[in-house]
Amino acid sequence: MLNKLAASELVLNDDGSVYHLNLLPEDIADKIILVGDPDRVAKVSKYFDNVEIKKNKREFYTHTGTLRGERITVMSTGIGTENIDIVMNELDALVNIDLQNKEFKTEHKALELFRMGTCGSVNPDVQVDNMLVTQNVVGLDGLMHFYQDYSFENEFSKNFIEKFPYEKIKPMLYFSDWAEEMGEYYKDAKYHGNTATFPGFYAPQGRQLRLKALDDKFLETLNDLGVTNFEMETSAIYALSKLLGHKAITVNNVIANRRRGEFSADHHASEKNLIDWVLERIIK
Ligand code: R1P
Ligand code: URA
Repeated sequence: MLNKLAASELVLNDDGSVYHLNLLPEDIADKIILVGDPDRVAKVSKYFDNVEIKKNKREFYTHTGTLRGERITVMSTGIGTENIDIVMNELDALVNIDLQNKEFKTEHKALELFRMGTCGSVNPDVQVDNMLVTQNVVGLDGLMHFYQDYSFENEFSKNFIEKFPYEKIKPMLYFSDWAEEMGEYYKDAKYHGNTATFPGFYAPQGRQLRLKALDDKFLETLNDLGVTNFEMETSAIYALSKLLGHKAITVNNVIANRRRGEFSADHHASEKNLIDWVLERIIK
């Protein structure tokens, strides 16, 4: 039958749950907080009124419950855009594909996705321990080269593409279509900026332990092109949300100012502050 997916395309576990996330459709809320670190899931769900679902597989931990009476899910993605590929496709399958029949549903459901993460800053003036909301994102990771592209152009993206000097890296630029709608939650964030998503933590982020990075001036160059901060997931979250029809917004707590060599003096307190800050705003 048209649209019926083969068993090898949409892989399910014995109980009918999606393969990596290990979840059934009823296990998730329409509002989902995505965190990188699996340990951060319980640090978030401890504020819930109750937790009805706790499931995990590999680095994907999920707690669903209610907060101030509203149903909400918090899920860990682990590190990197390759994990986001799994998270976004399997979350979408949970709401937009009939898992038993393996057919696309006729009615589309849009999830609200809130990445709550940490990041480094390439702008020397951005102070650590503050919240930075992503408006535009530059994917330097490569995941989206494997999907149909969507074109997106604004002043930032035009300037970035024109002046980006590293020929062997092909940047992909995205922005949140939902910046206005979802940005309402985060109007009072200290910073709104342009984020770069990297495919690694060391040389891709300009760190040199025993190995040399591409260029000593990489972060400075990005800043000159209008980038404010960097982390490892948002390009894939924004791009796949756009293609799959979900609403997404990222707020990251800045824990490192790389241009000044500063790191948060107490990143545990800073993480708690991030959780309080987000929960206060996304559920009234
Ligand atoms: C690197 O230490 C990790 O921290 C950031 C990066 O994006 C990467 O996943 O995000 P989280 O704080 O969500 O883990
Ligand atoms: N997240 C990153 O990916 N890099 C940093 O330096 C800090 C947080």
